[in-house]
Amino acid sequence: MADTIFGKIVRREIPADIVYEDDAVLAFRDLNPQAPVHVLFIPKRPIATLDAAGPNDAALLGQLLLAAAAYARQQGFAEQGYRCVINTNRDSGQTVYHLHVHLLAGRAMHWPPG
Ligand code: D5M
Repeated sequence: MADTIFGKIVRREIPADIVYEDDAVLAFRDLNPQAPVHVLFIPKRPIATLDAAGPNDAALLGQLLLAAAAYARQQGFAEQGYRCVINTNRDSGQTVYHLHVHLLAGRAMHWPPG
């Protein structure tokens, strides 16, 4: 897949406000936050979209979601609640084609999302 700005963040070629890292996952604050807490969880090994993921990515996707959940719990957002979003392809509004989980917290969310 094509390199993206998130690949540059993984390789530390551009700065980011990194809040969590493990062997396979990196998490950093969104530049354009949509909630008081807005963190992006990305796999270090790039996958362009959720649609492009396959069976070989199952463990990585699980690790990604569990990392977001653990961060939310550890930061104290879990009881109040939070939202995880994976925008996928054009109509969802996906702009960066390196799969990422948006973790949004710190305010009441609306449903349905816009
Ligand atoms: O979300 C892509 C998100 O990525 C969007 O909320 C802005 C954010 N973004 C873009 N560039 C950066 C950098 N350099 N640091 C932090 N956050 C960034 P999507 O689901 O693709 O619309």
